[in-house]
Amino acid sequence: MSDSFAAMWDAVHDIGRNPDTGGYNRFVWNDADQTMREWFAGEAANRGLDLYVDRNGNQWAWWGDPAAGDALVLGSHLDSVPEGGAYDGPLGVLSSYAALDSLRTKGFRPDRPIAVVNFVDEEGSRFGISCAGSRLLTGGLDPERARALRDRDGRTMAEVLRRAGREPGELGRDDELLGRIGCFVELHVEQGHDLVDRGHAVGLGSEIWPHGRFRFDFTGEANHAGTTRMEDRRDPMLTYAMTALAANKRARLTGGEARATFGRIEVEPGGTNAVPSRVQAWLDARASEQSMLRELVETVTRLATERAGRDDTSVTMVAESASPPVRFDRALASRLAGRLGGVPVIPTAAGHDAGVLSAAGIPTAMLFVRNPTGISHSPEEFAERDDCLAGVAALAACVEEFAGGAT
Ligand code: HGY
Ligand code: MN
Ligand code: MN
Repeated sequence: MSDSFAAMWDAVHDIGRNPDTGGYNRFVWNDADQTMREWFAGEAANRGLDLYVDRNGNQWAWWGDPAAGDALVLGSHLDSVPEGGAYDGPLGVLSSYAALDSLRTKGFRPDRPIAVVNFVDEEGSRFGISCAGSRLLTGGLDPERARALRDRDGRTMAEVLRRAGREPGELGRDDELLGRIGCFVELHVEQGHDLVDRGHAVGLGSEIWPHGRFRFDFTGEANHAGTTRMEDRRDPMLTYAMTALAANKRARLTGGEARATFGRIEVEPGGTNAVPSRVQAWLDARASEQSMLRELVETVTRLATERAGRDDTSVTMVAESASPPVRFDRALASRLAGRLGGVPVIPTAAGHDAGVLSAAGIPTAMLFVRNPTGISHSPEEFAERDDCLAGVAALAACVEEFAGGAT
């Protein structure tokens, strides 16, 4: 098991990695993402698993006949955020293959079909919508809307899909495939400190906080940075700056029950010596309760609008994506807890394909692997090799529990 994990880790280590920073830039359908997909297909072939690419581009490596139904599905995603870490996503996919390897070495024969899945475009780094592959699969993202989404170079998803040799008209909910999934288990690096604090290598997920992405468009008037008196300006950057401060303050006032982040802005025309005409800024907001999230976003939008009035600018807000709260399947979690014995059960404020499948009614569980830095979406994200192998062992135990064949 440790050999197969190590070999896979080495094989993907340099794919899409920025050698200057150590960060990964694997965005849906870019060269690095395509190379990761080729790697996934090669690993399926090496194991004699049947590769199936669904209409939304998600890759499935099947052990057994999918038509038999009630499949146990393991996996995660292979794309990254800009300058992301090595573990968010790939750890779940590699660990799934490694878990099957360890069981096959023991002669394990499953009594139901098993698949390892690579969900396409989980981070939404290119087109802005997270978990696009699983949302399209489950009908949570309208295919027409998806096809029209644009990347930062102005290319639509439809154009990008065609260039990648895919047929954009095929996007959409796939009832046949969904009907074959009995349950889904996603292993993921932890994106916080809980397991470090509790002294455990592996934990079980209980729930995902509701969260969403909200685009604010601030508009003002471009003008000269030297000759325009301060009182004559209509500067949308000021309105944005106050909005970012207000969002941070409002989230902090919840006492740890909410998060608000502006991690991406675009400024036009973007000259050092010009007052900008327009600022686009994306708010990522999350909270432990749906009502708290709603109130947070409403308050930030109201404060932004009031400030725009004072700055003589204007602002509009569009909700680009919304993910409801998710509580993972209790029966699945309690069977897994029994099997794994004494593992902590922890909530997360991060989004996952497991959340999308769960919201679509598929029994779903998550396993988390300790991250000593507690940092994620950054090259600092980490997991010790022994903890990764403990995660693989937990996944293998999960396959034994749910796909119960004889050894
Ligand atoms: O953004 C998220 O929560 C996740 O890591 N995709
Ligand atoms: Mn992520
Ligand atoms: Mn992830």
